[in-house]
Amino acid sequence: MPFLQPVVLALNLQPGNEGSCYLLNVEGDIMKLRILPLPLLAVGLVLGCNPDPNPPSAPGSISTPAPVPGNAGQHAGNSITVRMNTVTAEGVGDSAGTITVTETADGLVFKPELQGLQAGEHGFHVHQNPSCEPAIKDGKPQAAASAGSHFDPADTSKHAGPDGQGHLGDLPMIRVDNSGNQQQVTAGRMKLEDLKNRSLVVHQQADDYATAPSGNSGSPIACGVIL
Ligand SMILES: [Cu+2]
Ligand SMILES: [Zn+2]
Repeated sequence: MPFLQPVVLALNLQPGNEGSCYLLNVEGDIMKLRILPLPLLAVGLVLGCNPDPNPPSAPGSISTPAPVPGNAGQHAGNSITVRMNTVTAEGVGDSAGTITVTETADGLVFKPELQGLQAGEHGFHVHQNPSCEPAIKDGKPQAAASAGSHFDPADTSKHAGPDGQGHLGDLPMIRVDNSGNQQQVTAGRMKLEDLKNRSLVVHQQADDYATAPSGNSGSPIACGVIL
């Protein structure tokens, strides 16, 4: 777990003390990215960022909690908790809950504990960029479009669902029952380190695991950044 160790260390040292960074993307938009807990700056993972001890609300930042006592049976340090926020074309909104990701022998297990989702199935993907901000796409601002396309390290350019040979970031859909409860899903092809510097995106509708680019799953409704 090469990237996880410093994150855990950082959180233990100074939870919530985070810096900001302004990056210029290819279209010239300034994106403010929630970057890293301050101590991570010292490990040299980020350059050129100004620590900001009093940042505004915390859209989509990651938290890496100490192992929960009740989970002591699981391997400590193989799990991260991603804070999710609602997203619209106007920007990043309120907290939408968390998704805890655990690396197991079967792949990554995603345990969503999200609020405000309609019952039914929701497309769920790892997107390329660590940002949940809106961006102009097809001439108008769209929710979480700064997250970019689905994580596709093998350059397949194919949306094929979790068991296909397309985007590695094509995760199983999140299913929400009538009480709002959600099942955990397993991505057999992924490791925790694949998530570094990416975002998790939950979409409005079901994913058909076939149609480019996002399986007809509609707009992003929740998003979280993993650093
Ligand atoms: Cu997506
Ligand atoms: Zn895809």
